Amino acid sequence: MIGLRGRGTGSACAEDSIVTLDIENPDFMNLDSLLTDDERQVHATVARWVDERVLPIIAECFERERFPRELVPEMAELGLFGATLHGYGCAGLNNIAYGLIMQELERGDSGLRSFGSVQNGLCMYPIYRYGSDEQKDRWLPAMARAEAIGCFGLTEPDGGSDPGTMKTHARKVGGDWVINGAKMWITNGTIADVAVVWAMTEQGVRGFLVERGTPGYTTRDIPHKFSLRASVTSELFFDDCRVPERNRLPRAEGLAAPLSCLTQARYSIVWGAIGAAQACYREALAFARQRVLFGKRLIEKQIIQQRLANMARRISTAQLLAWQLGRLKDLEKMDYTQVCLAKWNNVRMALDVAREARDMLGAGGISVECCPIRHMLNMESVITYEGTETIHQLIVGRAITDQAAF
Ligand code: TGC
Ligand code: FAD
Repeated sequence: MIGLRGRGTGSACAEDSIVTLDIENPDFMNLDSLLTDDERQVHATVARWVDERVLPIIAECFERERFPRELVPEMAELGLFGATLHGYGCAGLNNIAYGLIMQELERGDSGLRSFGSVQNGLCMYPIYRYGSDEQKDRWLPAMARAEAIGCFGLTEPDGGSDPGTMKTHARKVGGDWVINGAKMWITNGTIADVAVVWAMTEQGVRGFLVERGTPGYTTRDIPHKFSLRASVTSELFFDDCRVPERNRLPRAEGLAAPLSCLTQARYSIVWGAIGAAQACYREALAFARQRVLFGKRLIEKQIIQQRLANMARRISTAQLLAWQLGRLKDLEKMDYTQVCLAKWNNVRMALDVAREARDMLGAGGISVECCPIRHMLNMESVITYEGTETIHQLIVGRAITDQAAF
């Protein structure tokens, strides 16, 4: 934190006022001042947990392609699962607090935020919104305690951007559904106790809860990723997999149901991307403060200052976008195209900031011991999943022109 003496002449900026700029995180526009005490407390608690429990191990997890599953019970203990839901042992937080949780998780690593996004937005949310009372009672308390882990199967091997043409199908046979097909690139697939699976039926798209161990349902990890290495990514296979009618989500009808879940997960990415960018900015700033070249510290060089200033500018605008989105979501006035615009902006920002920070660290920046290259590689997934950058541009373009150009 630095104190700057106000230099403005208007009444809003008195001559002697001291404005405190948080340049370390950065929080240049003092988003913190807009938070309630409760939101600030949630933020601080999760930030501390990430500092103490995630940062010491995450580089090694990334290097060894290992998801730190041992942290999941601690995340449950902190109330991070079903965080915005009411009842069922969930925390009932507002969407700003939830966003700040996601920001801090992704400051640790996109793998942890991914786990949080999937458990919250892609599994607990559809059960809460579209499930029967029996399904909610069975799964939500267990998922809040992380005694049950979920995954979300929408993307297929033949292409994820156009899920309306999915090939996985479910056929009604007596009182059961028989599912055939495959899903690909599924976060948590092999470690999930229950998969929320979307399949085409004669009536259109429907959602099913498929439990681990159901005959005809198998999973396999996708190895050798250069991105999201501290996250489990899997394939799901359905070969005459039979589930009872009571496993169908009764209120999910049509493609709008899975797409509404994507809006929840995209919202969490809007915030998460900020955390990844903040981590990269901090490391670049710390390095520039101590590196001496041509007889001066890097922070004394104009070009380095311009690059740091540009990072701070882009992080600040992303924060304000996320905060306004959270407010709209709490007021139930958020449109999904606003989330698309923000996901596009904030992930692009984080990818560019991570790449810039990686470069400013010189050769050392290619080591896993420096966080920017890990975040940069992760952002290559984050800019692809939950709708590619192109898809979000086309969604916003459609809203502007009323012409679908997919
Ligand atoms: P379209 O006609 O646009 O929509 C069909 C119906 O759905 C409604 N809708 C949405 N509702 C809520 N949220 C959204 N984001 C929605 N998008 C559309 C829409 O209003 C309509 O409703 P209704 O009542 O009129 O029927 O459908 P389309 O087939 O033209 O699709 C267009 C497109 C391209 C936008 C859509 O297919 C799309 O979003 N594609 C991208 C797919 C995607 O993002 N997949 C992500 C898979 S999950 C994942 O990546 C998890 S990563 C997890 C992690 O680790 O963090
Ligand atoms: P494609 O849809 O084949 O797209 C290929 C290229 O074509 C992209 O550049 C795209 O932008 C471009 N493109 C597409 N349409 C157009 C167009 N109309 N005009 C111009 N260009 C276009 N999915 C899940 O369901 N659940 C998960 O848990 C999940 N987790 C994931 C985890 C990771 C680590 C990754 C990498 C992916 C995950 N996904 C998940 C899948 C993800 O949602 C898809 O990868 C994404 O939707 C894109 O689909 P695709 O990879 O098949 O690319």
